[in-house]
Order: sequence, then structure tokens, then C-alpha cells
Amino acid sequence: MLTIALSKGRILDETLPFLAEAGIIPKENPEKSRKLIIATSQPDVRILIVRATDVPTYVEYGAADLGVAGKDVLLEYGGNGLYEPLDLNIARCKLMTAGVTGKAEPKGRLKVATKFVNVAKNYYAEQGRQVDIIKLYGSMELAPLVGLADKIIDVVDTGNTLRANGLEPQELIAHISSRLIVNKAAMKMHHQRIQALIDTLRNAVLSRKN
Ligand code: PRT
Ligand code: MG
Repeated sequence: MLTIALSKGRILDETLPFLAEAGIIPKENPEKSRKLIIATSQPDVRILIVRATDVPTYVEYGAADLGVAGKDVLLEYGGNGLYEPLDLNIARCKLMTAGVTGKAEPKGRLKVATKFVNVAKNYYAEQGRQVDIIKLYGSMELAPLVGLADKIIDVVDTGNTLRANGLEPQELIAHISSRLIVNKAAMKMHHQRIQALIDTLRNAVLSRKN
């Protein structure tokens, strides 16, 4: 059995066409089903539906052999417990700092609200900058508006969400896309099978670009 961990939403939507090219089609619509384990057209391939931030955990510990996760999630997860053999070039966005439009930075210590605590620590450490990092789980845009933080770090696509809240994107931290990740032991034990799947997906990604 080959187990693939995916998160509902844009990653699932954009990954299913690639899996279809490898002949892997879910038996029921994962967006609609309440099931968390979804069988596929291939009797020995199944899909697990997990939270986006949990995908690396399922794959690192071998509960799933493969998964698809945003580079933002992988940067935050850290470590080197996973192989990352393929950039699927989907769910593209940017990790950025953002703050209140036109507002100058405070002179003293910067307060930064984010769910990307490790990314934030590394980013400001590289700049030699002392900051207070405040962990949030969502609605980050609110924090600078109510004085919880001076800045946020979040993923930005169109920037509409920032603008709708009177914020502006400021510094670019990283360009983001979703990556195929593979459990290290699974890669050894089922090498031919997983490598064949990676090759098929790589060709699908390449032909999409042209
Ligand atoms: O939603 P949930 O809390 O379950 O988890 P999640 O937000 O991590 O998952 P999901 O499915 O929303 O995102 C999965 C992955 O998609 C992320 O890890 C990113 O790699 C990628 N991605 C691409 C994005 C966006 N684009 C994006 N725009 N993830 C989130 N957003 C958010 C953004 O933060 C903003 O709040 O969508 C909102 C709209 O963005 P704008 O800039 O177009 O307004
Ligand atoms: Mg989301």
C-alpha cells in the first residue's frame, strides 16, 4: 500500500490532476467526503486528508509515504527528516512581512505576529535584529490593527487580504510553491515504485509549464 497525505483546498485541487496523470483517481470526491482515508482507482494507493501543517508530520513518521506541502509549511517544520524530490510549482505565493500602510517602523524592539514562528526567528536572526515574536493561529492581519504587533509574517498571493485590512506587503522572505515530500525509509523500501511515480509527476509538471 502506498499512502499519500494531502490537505483539502488549493493543494488537493491542484494535485489531483497530477495524480490522475499517474492513473491515481480518488474513488470519492475528497472535498465533499467526510472520510479521512480515501481509496483510489489503484487498489494499493490511498489518500489521507490532513491539515496542511500536519502533512510533513505524517510523512516524516511514515504514516504516509508521500505528501504534498507548501514550502512555507516545510520551512516552518524544519529538520531534514524528509526528502523533497519535486517542486510541483502549484499553490504559488510569497512569504512576506507586512505592516500598516505608510506607518514607520518603531524605534525599539519590533513585535512580529505570525504562525511561522521558526521562519520569523531565522529571518530576523540573519538580519541581527532583536524582535518579539507572537504566535498566532489565524487572522494575522488583525494584529497590527489593534496594537498586538507592529508587523506580521504571512503568505501573500494577490495581496487583497492585506489591502482590505489597511496593510501593505513589505519584505519578501521566500517565494513559495508546493513540494512533493517522501518518507526516507519508504524511499528505500519501495524505491522503484516511488521513483516511477516521481518521474511521472515530474513529466506532468514539465508538460504543464510548456
Ligand atoms: O486553511 P488551514 O488553516 O487549514 O491551513 P492552511 O491555510 O495552511 O492551508 P491552505 O489550504 O489555505 O493553504 C495551503 C498552502 O497553499 C499554503 O501552505 C501555501 O503554501 C499555499 N498558498 C498559496 C496559500 C496562498 N496561496 C494564500 N493566498 N496559502 C494561504 N493563502 C492565504 C493568504 O494568507 C491570505 O490570507 O489566502 C488569503 C488570500 O490571499 P491574497 O493575498 O490573495 O489575498
Ligand atoms: Mg487557509
